[in-house]
Formats: sequence, C-alpha cells, structure tokens
Amino acid sequence: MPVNYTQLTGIALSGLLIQSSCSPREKIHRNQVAKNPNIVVILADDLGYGDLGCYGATKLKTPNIDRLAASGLRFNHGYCTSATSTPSRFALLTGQYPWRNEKARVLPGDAPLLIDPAKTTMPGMLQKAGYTTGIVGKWHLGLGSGQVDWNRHISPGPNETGFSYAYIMAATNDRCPTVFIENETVVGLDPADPIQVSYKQNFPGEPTGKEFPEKLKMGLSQGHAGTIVNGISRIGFMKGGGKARWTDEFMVDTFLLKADKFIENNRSGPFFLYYALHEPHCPRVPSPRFAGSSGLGPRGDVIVEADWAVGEFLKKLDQLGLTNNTIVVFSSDNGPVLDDGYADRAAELNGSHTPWGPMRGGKYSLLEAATHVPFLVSWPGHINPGVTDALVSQVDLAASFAQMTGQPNPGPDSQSVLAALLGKSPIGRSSLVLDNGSGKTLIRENEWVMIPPYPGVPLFKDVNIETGLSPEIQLYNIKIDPGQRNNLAKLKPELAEKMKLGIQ
Ligand code: NG6
Ligand code: CA
Repeated sequence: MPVNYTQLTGIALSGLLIQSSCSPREKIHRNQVAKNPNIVVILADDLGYGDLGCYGATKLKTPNIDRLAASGLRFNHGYCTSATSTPSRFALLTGQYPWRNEKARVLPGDAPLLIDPAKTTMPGMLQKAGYTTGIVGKWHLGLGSGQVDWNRHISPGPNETGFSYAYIMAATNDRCPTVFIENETVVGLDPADPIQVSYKQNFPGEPTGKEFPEKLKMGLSQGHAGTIVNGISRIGFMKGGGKARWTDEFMVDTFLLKADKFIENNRSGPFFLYYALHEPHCPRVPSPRFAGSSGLGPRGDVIVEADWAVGEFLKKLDQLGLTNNTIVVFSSDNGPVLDDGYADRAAELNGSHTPWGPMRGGKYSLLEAATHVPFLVSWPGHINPGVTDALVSQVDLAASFAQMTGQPNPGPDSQSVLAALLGKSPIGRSSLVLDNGSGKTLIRENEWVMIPPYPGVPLFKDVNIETGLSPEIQLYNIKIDPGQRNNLAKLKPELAEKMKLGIQ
C-alpha cells in the first residue's frame, strides 16, 4: 500500500529528512532545522507561467529564478487561488478561499482591512511557533477600519494580522496613496504636508492624468486617470505627502534593501518573510539599470529586474549562511496581462514571447493561465531538486507550514501538501476550487478542469484576455490538453455534472 504522506505528522516528516548516518548531536540539530527552518515566500505580481526560463521562456532571460528552480522543486501544477491580487493574497495569508468572502475583490487604496484580526493567519500561526514574521512589498488587503488618517498610526493592518514587521505599499503600484508604510506609519512624511486620499473626487488644484495628459511620462490606455505622481497618473486621488511619495524607478531597490535587512536582523531565526514583489504589475517602470534590458519593452524589463532582485536576495541568504535552513517558495499572485491600462506598448513589444505558456487566458480569466502559475520550492540539503506534477496551491501553504511546525492548521480551506512541497510525495491535493477574481468559480479535480456555464457575460475582457466565461459547460483534461482546446463536456457529461457539485 502506498504511504499516505499527508497524514504523517510534522515531526515524523522531519524524521524522514534525517539521514541515518549522522551523529546524535547533529541529528538533533538537523531535526530542529527540519521542523523550524526559516520560510521565505517570494510572490511576484502578475507574472505568468510562461514568463520564466525554467518554465520554457526563451525570449526572456530569468537566470536567477531559474537557478532557484534548479536548486529545488519546480511544480508543473502549482496554483494561486484567484485571477487577481487581493483575493489571491487573502487566500495565501488566511488559508481560506476568497470566493467565500464577497469583499475579497481588487481593493482600492483606501479600503479597510479585509482580514479579520481575530482569526489566526499563516504568519500569525508561525508567530505562535516562535517565528519572527515580516512582510516587505505589496499588501493590497486594506488598512484601518474605515476612514484612514494617513498622517497617524494606520491600524489595524499587517501588524494586527500576524506580521511583527511590515514595510508595504498600501495597495498596488498604480493606486494612491503612492507612499511606503513601515509598521503602519507613512515613511518620510512631513507633518507640514499631510496626506489626504480619496477614491471619489480630486482635490482642487492637484493635476490628474485626465486633465493633463501632456504631463505624463507614461500615458494611459484605460482608467488610471487620477493623481499624477512621478509623471504617471494613478487610480484614485491624493494630496500632500510630497516628500513621502515613491519614485517607481527606485522601488525595486527599496524593497530589496528592506527584505535583506529583515533577514539580517533576524538571522538567528526562525523567521518568515513574505517578500511581495511589485513586478511586473503596471505601471512598469524599471530602474534605469534595467530599462531596455529585455528587448521586450517595459514588461520584459521589469521581469529582468525582478529576477535580479531575487538573485540578490538569494545571495544575501547565502552570505548570512542561511541557505540550507531556509525554505524559499517562489510564485505569482495571478496570471499575466499585457495591456493593463497604461500605454506601455506591452502587447506590441512582447513579440513572440508567451507569458501564458502553453495555456489560454490570463489575469481576470477562468481559463488556466489565470491561476496556474510558476511555483518553486527550494531548500538546499533537504529537498532533492526535481520537477513534480503534484497539484498544490498557495492556499495550502498555511496548513503545510502548520504541519511542519507542529501548529494547528489556521486555514479552513487549506490542506497540508507538505510531503509534496518537500518532494517526499508525488501527490498534492486532489481537487481545488479557483476563481476569476470576481466571484466566479471553477474546479480542478485531479487532471480535470470543469468551468460551469456562465451565460450572458463577455467572452473577452477589455484587456484582450479570454474570460473563459461561456454559456456552455466546459471540461478539459489539463494534463493532455493544457491549452484547453478540446471541451470534453459533451463526451463526459456525467463527470462534468459531478464536478459541478464540488463547487455548489
Ligand atoms: C484594475 C486596473 C489594473 C490593475 C488591476 C489590479 C484599470 C483599467 N485596471 O482595475 O491596472 O490595477 O485592477 O491588479 O484601472 S491586481 O494585480 O492588483 O489584481
Ligand atoms: Ca496581481
């Protein structure tokens, strides 16, 4: 009978990792490390399955992330939970499916905190296991509990939902407020120039992209007609905070510095770091060091930039002697998009590169490329390098790390796939509910994907991505047909109907 790895306890699993040849003392030390390694989750923003060399990209070079992949496990069937950021990140941190929470949709920059501080999150669970926890980068899960005063302590936020340290942007790099917030205080704010934010109306005298398109260094194609910051107009309006406003070109360096500092300060461990990269989300503004580096325009350039940042961060782990006791997970919050509202010529300059890999769809879609994302897990000396077909999702990290550290699972929809993450089992979960970021769900079960009928809705989104919404029920065998070309629902109606029950 095959061993059911998912039922093994964390301690038993760590035992699996210990080679019998080591001395008793070394054994105890290695057991400790095996149970409480540092954990780093690096999450890119809108990076597609096909954007990385290790997943087959040839037109775009990502040598550092490829090296990470080669040092560990590359998942062929790794998923985020949702086709947009907020719901996906909600699931990652809470272990709960976002479609259960109607408010888990792309949030404006002034939205209240989406996560209930009374509930234990994944980082909160790790705190209970003795971890120091930090987030650096994109938050996008709301802040405060109503009208936020950006000039005071902004709470509740990451510090109330499991993070001891937080250096974040409130929402996205295209949304106001365009400032960094460290432990719930705006960084570099001059009290004489207070910040005000509105998603309803402009502040008199503040230039917007709508009124002054000639002032923009990057034009817009849709939306993004609000306040101009650093020559780029954003979603929403803000006034003040002049000195605190970020310069997009330096964002990569700021986040890398803070991520490095966090691991350096906490090198004695164990620590958990959620390093939430802003690339390749729009506006795609690389550091001058990377402008023109990819030959594919700004979208390619910021992916090269993100790859560099990951490489530098891994170097830092190495310099601190932490590589062998740190699990690094790399993934993306949702699938790729070319034109996402700025006139950065992403589609035109993309050439023959395929950010979606062999799949159909992308960001905002129900089709595969929306949620089937890069998924890498590396832990040198503990995980044997390789490639796996195990079905895993970001929603499972909560339960998996809970099992590893001997804590209760905080996530109601999270299943431990620890054995698969560690390369001890070729099997992850058997079924997974996914969504398009607007509450429309589909289900994957083993190699099958079923998308229920969604009549009366557009087949294409305005960003030129197939929505996957169709009046017909859809059934695909993803292992044989990753491009979702053959709808088998008519051939296998019982299977399609049975799978439909799984999401009702
Ligand atoms: C959309 C924005 C898009 C992006 C997205 C959220 C427009 C036209 N489009 O509404 O640019 O910001 O929201 O992306 O404004 S996510 O990756 O954070 O989910
Ligand atoms: Ca995203």
